[in-house]
Amino acid sequence: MHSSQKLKLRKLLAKPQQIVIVTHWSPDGDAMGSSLGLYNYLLKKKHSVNVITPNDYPDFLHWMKGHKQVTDHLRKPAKAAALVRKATLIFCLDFNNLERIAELGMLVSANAAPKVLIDHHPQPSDFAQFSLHKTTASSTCELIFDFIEQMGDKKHIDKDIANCLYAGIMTDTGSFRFPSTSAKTHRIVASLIEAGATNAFVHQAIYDDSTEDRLRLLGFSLSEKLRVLPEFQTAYITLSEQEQSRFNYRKGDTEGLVNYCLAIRGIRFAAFFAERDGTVKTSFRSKGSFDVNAFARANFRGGGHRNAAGGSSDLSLEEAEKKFTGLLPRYKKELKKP
Ligand SMILES: [Mn+2]
Repeated sequence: MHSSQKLKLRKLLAKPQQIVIVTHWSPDGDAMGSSLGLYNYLLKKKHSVNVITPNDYPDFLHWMKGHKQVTDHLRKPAKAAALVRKATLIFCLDFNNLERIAELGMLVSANAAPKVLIDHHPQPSDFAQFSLHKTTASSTCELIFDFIEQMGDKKHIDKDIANCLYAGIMTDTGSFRFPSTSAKTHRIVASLIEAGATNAFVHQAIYDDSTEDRLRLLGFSLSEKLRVLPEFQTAYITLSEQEQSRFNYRKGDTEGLVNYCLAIRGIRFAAFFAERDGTVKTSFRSKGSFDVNAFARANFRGGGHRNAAGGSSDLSLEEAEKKFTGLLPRYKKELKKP
């Protein structure tokens, strides 16, 4: 953040504000970790704070402090609208285009209150007066740590805030293994552990909390549904609504499934297609230079980062799969690059 912006924001935050924090559709560990980490910090600073999500998020994030106070716009549209309307300051975390959060985004832009964007996704749209945006940051949680430090409040990071931020960094870096994990990431994590973050607890709460059904769905997906196309260094999985309901699918059950495709030797491009509520949800991952953000933007109404992106399609599951495999020859050259 520019120092003039920083000063202005500090001044603004010196007086109690009615703050609303919003994050992206289908919030993940980074979205909720950054939102609730910031929420707990701003509460300490004596502001009135509300976190609003466009829809709900998986159970394995419910341990975060403040979870019970979160308002789900889809479930409580009137309450969410009233909160946004009276906000005097709005934080937008882990996304950078209000169109991505549909109706909630319209409510946010209808309020003239200053907006603060904190995000690490490429190609931000220009709607915020204050912006802490860095595509080289591993996660938005890393930037929330920077933000609190820039406000001169590192001392306010307690165990609850530290655990929220740790969770977002851990999930967005694939447990510290993606190339986005920098020396700075590890320095921040060290500070979080010093501030009380319990790394083993966070890991278990997020990764070792599966139902038997979820693990069996994973087993079924890998043994029955995995398709490998060595000529394109590509592997993918498709799951129909029926296949998912066989394993009593619950939100979050297929999270991370796409990464297994990328664990195969020689595979550089991984995709996952799931039928959900009448559309097909897609996830893309890559190793190296292949840009899945560009791929998702061009072909599946989505986007994200170079090595991790998502999108959706109104085609049937079979048609979406056909479209995907049909596109691969066009990308053959790019897929060959290291
Ligand atoms: Mn993120």
